[in-house]
Amino acid sequence: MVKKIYIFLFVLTLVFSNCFKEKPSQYDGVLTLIIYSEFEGKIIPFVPVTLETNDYNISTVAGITDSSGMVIFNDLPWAYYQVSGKSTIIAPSPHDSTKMDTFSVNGSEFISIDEDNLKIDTLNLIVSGAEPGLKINELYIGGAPCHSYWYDQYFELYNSSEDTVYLDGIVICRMGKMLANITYIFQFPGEPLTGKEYPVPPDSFVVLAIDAYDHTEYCSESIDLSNADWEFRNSMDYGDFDNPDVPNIENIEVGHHLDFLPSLGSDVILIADGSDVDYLDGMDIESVIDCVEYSSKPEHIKEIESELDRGFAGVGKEKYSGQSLERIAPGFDTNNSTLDFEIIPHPTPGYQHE
Ligand SMILES: [Ca+2]
Ligand SMILES: [Ca+2]
Ligand SMILES: [Ca+2]
Ligand SMILES: [Ca+2]
Repeated sequence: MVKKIYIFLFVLTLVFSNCFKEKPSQYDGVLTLIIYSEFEGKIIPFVPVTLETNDYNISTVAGITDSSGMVIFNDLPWAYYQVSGKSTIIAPSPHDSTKMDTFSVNGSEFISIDEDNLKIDTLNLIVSGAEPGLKINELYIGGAPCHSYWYDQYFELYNSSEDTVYLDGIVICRMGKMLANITYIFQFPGEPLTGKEYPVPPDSFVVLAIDAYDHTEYCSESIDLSNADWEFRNSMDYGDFDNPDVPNIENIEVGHHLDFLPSLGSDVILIADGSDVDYLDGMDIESVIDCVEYSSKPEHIKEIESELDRGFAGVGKEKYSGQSLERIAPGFDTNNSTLDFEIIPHPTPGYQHE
């Protein structure tokens, strides 16, 4: 509390000492920035922080947050700044909460300045690898509210980056224990990494149905997936439905005869760039684009590496309830599905819940 009062007084002093100044019209040392470094709502001390701007020809300004997670930059030119930080943190292991794990974290945001000469902002750090891009945005896997009807499962992808991304050659997998163990592996057509046949523009959704038909014909409270963007297909599974108007994500695992069948209760779903197709030795972590673990049970023991997902989504979700799992905002990803996802009452194929 004492510390908070000191900071408050310090801030007041700055505000009053600056309040009669005019907004400067050129390069001038008038701006003070106070940055706090946080990870999952907790203050993280001793994080190296840099400020960069394109507004003037000035070099990067560097600092480090103190033991209270705060760094002050004084006498800055009036400009728009990008604040960035990178560090490693030690936090309880998602695999065993009695042990500690080390994580690489980073964060980057733009500081919006206005008339004030003092700006206070928080740099929210995320586990490395959770930068914008193609995300698994929704997993509708728990079954429709009809007796044992789960054939209407689908995933939804979302492009949270500012660039068009391409689905060409991307693989989508169910994972067993850790990255060493892939249990299902399907692939989009096209050339991995270089192909540009299947674009996903920024801020758009892609629906991947297990079977792209109108499921309301069999369960009135289910959904019509006949217009899905893609459908999973195993040509070795002769009973697997194939909508001729919906392109297929094909099984590529030799000797595998089943459709893509996500578990209703707990599973790990992963998308990777397709550069690693030697699936017998597991999945190369460098090739992973996004990965989500879910489980309806709170006592669930995590399956996947914590670099990919520190938590798991879906605690309390009930089977055959028509509930779905969706990110709290489109593409919102901190690589902790406990925080990133919520249970929604109805599936939202191709759009975000309210
Ligand atoms: Ca299918
Ligand atoms: Ca098809
Ligand atoms: Ca992620
Ligand atoms: Ca959705």
